[in-house]
Amino acid sequence: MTFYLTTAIAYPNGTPHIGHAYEYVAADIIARFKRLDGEQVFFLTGTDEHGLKMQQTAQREGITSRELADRNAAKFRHLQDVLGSTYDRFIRTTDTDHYAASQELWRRMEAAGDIYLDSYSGWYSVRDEAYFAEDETEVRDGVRVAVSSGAEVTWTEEESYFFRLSRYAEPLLKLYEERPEFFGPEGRRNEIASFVRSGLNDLSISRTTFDWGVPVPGDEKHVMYVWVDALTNYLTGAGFPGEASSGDRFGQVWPPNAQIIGKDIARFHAVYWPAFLMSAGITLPERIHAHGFLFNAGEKMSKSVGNVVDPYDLIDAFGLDALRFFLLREISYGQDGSYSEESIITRKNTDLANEYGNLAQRSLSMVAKNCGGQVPTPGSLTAEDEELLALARGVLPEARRHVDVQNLHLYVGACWKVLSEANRYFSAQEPWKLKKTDAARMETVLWVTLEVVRIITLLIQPVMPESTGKILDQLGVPAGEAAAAAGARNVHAANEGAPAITPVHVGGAAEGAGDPEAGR
Ligand code: ME8
Repeated sequence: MTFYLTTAIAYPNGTPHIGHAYEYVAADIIARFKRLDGEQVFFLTGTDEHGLKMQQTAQREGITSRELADRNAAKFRHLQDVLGSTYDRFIRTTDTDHYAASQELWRRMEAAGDIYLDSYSGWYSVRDEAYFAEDETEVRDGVRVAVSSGAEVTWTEEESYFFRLSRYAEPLLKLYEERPEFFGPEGRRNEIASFVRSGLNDLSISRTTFDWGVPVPGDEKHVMYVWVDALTNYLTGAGFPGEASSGDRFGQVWPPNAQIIGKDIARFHAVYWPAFLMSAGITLPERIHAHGFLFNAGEKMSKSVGNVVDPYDLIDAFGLDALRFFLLREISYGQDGSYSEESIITRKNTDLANEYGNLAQRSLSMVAKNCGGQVPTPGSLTAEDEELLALARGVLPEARRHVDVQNLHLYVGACWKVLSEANRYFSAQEPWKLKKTDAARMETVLWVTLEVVRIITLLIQPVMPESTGKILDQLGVPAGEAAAAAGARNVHAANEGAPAITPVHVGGAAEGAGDPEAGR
């Protein structure tokens, strides 16, 4: 079975920002964690290229919608590459197979009796690409806007196909109740459930006033509402419409095991998406997780405020691994979060340089100087040794539990709890003193410390692929070694015949800060 993971597909009407980077990094960490844990992963991401917003932006720039999509999709893809994202397919909703999949989903919903022709009149927000009921809008400074986003809405009247969403209120409520893990975190699921409980109107799913979209099968003066085609990308990526029964690719990949989205698009994913799938008779995803929004020093990023942060600037300033680590360590994955240069620097200095880098450096350089550059052989273990090792070996099952419900901050937090214990242990054991009094015990203490460094380094490879690779090199452990190795094997066995150990630096540890002889 494949572990199928998706991100939202971004609108390429502008350039990517740090909010996009946040989503990509988190999804990539899940993909890497699962691969490390021995699973076959298919990781899908891409761009959402149709709709009025794209068409209007292109018109303003004097280029075609296709040119705009080509230019900006490349930027989103480039950002993912620079972030080290290990996606398997970058889907574009202008890809040929995506047209076929969207039309097939439409036909199935139609065959189920869930699509009918009528006329739509109401408020539409181009920025949100969403319809709003009168009471979801208000007038601000003489302009009618959507209350939830503040985006301008315009009165729209046209012939439209409708999806019988009203039929699905009960089945959806039953879904949230019977399978609460379907949508997380819990607070957002409760908001969605109360929205559904208040009643669902049928949904307008086609447009006739512009043509930048997937044609409706059998009635080509309509294009599909952009969210119908956008949500279908998850099916296209899995090979829909293959025949699930015949063991083809769709049968192996579907359904998604984790779908990562931001909180602003929860309603589309927790209401429309499962309703479309139920209508078409397709198995529902196992889990959808809505993360929070990232703010710049507490302020919402906006072009008019001029505080939209370019992720490339942050990578240049702090390094990729430190940025990936910061985003997941600092913010509860599900809540909104804030970042500032100061908070990134603080995390880098405390968690990376002090807790991790110095521990690795002090133990490795002691081994280099005092044990002939080979990982030493442990003698009999004390209660403290056993306790610390047990703590480190317990992280893998704990991390698995957290990653399965996207509590990524708790997974990283569990690793750092062990590192801070290991630092306490190292200082208390004072191996630099044992050197003169009890060399055998010193070797055991160094072995225990390196074993903990090895286990934690293996487990945080998904978060910081580059720096962990360097430390594993020092330890003579092959980078990418499976997470299972973080449970049982010992570093001595892994290090048989390995090259000499030399000290390493992580997260910009200050020169000399890790002098093993100095103690703490
Ligand atoms: O919503 N912090 O595209 P998009 C965190 N095309 N996440 C953020 C964010 C921020 N400041 N700003 C945006 C769309 N995001 C649709 C999706 S899926 C079938 C179609 C997240 O480019 C946002 O929540 O506006 C979404 O998950 C993703 O970035 C793309 O946003």
